[in-house]
Order: sequence, then structure tokens, then C-alpha cells
Amino acid sequence: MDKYGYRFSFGPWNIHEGADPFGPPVRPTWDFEVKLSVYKELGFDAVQFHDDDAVPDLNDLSPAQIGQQARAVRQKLADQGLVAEFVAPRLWEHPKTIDGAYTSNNPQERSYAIDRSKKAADIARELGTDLMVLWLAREGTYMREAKDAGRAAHQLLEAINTLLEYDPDLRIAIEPKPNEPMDLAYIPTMGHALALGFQTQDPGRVGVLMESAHSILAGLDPVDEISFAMAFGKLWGVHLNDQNGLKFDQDRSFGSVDLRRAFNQVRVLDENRYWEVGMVGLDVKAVRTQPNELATKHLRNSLHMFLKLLQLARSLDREAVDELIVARDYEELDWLILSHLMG
Ligand code: 3MF
Ligand code: MG
Repeated sequence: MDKYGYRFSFGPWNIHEGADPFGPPVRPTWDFEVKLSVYKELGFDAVQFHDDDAVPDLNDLSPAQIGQQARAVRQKLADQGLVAEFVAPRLWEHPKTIDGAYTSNNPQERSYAIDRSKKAADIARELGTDLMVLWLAREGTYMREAKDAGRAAHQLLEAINTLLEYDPDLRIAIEPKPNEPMDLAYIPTMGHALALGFQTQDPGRVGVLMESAHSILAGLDPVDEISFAMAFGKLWGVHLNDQNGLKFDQDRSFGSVDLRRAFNQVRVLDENRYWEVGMVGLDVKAVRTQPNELATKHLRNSLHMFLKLLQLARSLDREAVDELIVARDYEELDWLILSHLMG
């Protein structure tokens, strides 16, 4: 399979059990080792981690034990010819993160969040990656009056500065999302994430990760979110997927809802030489109805979709596009793109 220099990744959570808020799991849990064994055959190169995907129950372990377990995972990756792309601190499940993590109203809970994030940075180092992804899951409110958004911005800034200081090699990519689990999140879009990054004490080490579904949930076009971040050299990761309108976060297979939107995401990534700066992460989940033994096809489909759309992006008649732009014949441009996609 020719991947044109692109590297692909997903996280262990992308082979999942199909639970939703109204029903229990419908598929058994795959052992981590079994998950690792399918990456290569599906065409993937790298693994994304939450800190506890790599080191389960890390809150109960000493730094030495955490280091030891992370090194063992690194060996398992190497055995499969894989590498780690990033580590994300899981700051949304523990009881101490119920009111947010860095923006909790309780100072002990805020310091728990920082300590946990430092452990995630240690794990990243042991796994051989310098990249931390921050999905700020519970940094927001259900009740607007419960927190102060301005204070929260400073708490987030302080937390990121603390991590940058803690590990001078660490790069941080903020993954914005407007809602779910919170009603309203403090860092909902690329613009918010970039603004926060530029305010830190070392802006060169803070970038963003764009997830298609998250942009769509914010009422934005992931294509422009990608371009905006890449205009400033800040797109260090993507979570490509798809989303049918403004609902819960669906994590549908890439391109399965809106082919043209997916085409344009690939087109702008490629025009900006994304393969030189980051991996193509596919944050997709199999729909709940998918039988267990067939529950990796969403990953296969998403990767193949990317590569097919890449060919279409590269075979687009750019001269014809430019001429239509000059003539302002956007209706003909519309037809050219649709015809190109339909083949
Ligand atoms: C939530 C997400 C998360 C993040 C992951 C890494 C479970 O909507 O997209 O996936 O991507 O936690 O930051
Ligand atoms: Mg994601």
C-alpha cells in the first residue's frame, strides 16, 4: 500500500465495546496486545495513548513502577514495528476531576490534575514521544455561574506553563472541543486553543490537534480549522472522522457522512505538506451494531478513504480551477469538483 509518505495512527479506544449512554457494551474488550497486533495489517504506523492506556492504574504506582511499565509498553510497540505518537493525560474519569481538572473550583483537585499530567509527560518520554495531547474534557461548565471563564483561562495557561517547565523537551497539542461531556467547554475551537498557546511562556512548544467532529459540533468547517492552524505552523495532529450534524460526538468513519468535506480536509492537509509535520490520526469508532469480529472495518475504511481522497486531491485539474476562480464562475467550479469526486 503506497501511503505517499503519510503515517497513520489511532488509539486503543478506537477498537471499543460499543457502550452508549443508554446501553451497556455490546462487544468484548480486546486485550491491548491483540489491538497492537492489528495495527500493521490495517496499514497503521503509530499508537496514540491516554496515560493509563499505557500504564493502567497509574495513580496507585510509584514513579519507578510507572517508568518500568511504560518501558515494557515501548518494547511491545517495537516488537510490532510501531511507535507512540502522543500521550494524553486522562483528566475526566477520576472523582477528583468531576468539577474540571485545571479549572476545578477546588485547589486540591487542581493540583491532582497537574500531578497527573506530569506523570503523563513522564510516560510520553519513556514511550519515546515528545508530544502530549490535551483534550480539556471537563474544563467548562454545566452552570454558567459556577465558574469564571476569565479565571479559567488563566488557570489553563498556568497549567500549560507548569508542564512546559516540568519537561523542557515536551510539545503540547491542545485538542479543542465545544461540548460533551460539558455543556459548554472553555476551549471550544482552534482559535481559542491557538490564542492560549501563543500566551504561554514558550509558544514554540504549544500547537493544536484538530478533530473533524469537534469542529463540526462547534458549527465550523474542519477544512478551515485545519488551514487556520497550518497558516501559523501549529497543526501537529489531526483526528479525522465524520459527524452527522449537531448531535453527540459520533466519531463516524472518515468521509462517511460528507465526502466533499472529507476531500477538502485531505486537499488542504496535502497542499500544506502535512505529511512533513504530523501523523494522520483517525479518531473513529465502529457503530454499535458492528459484530465483534468485524469491528476494525471503520479503521480500514477511514485509512483507505484518506488515500483515495489524496489521489483525487492530487489529480484535481488546478489550472481549470484557477481559470474558473478568475472568471468568478463558481457554479462551474462546483460542478468541476462534484464531477471529479463522482469520477
Ligand atoms: C473526545 C476525543 C478523545 C481524545 C483523546 C485524546 C477519546 O471527543 O476525541 O478521544 O481525542 O482523549 O486526546
Ligand atoms: Mg479526538
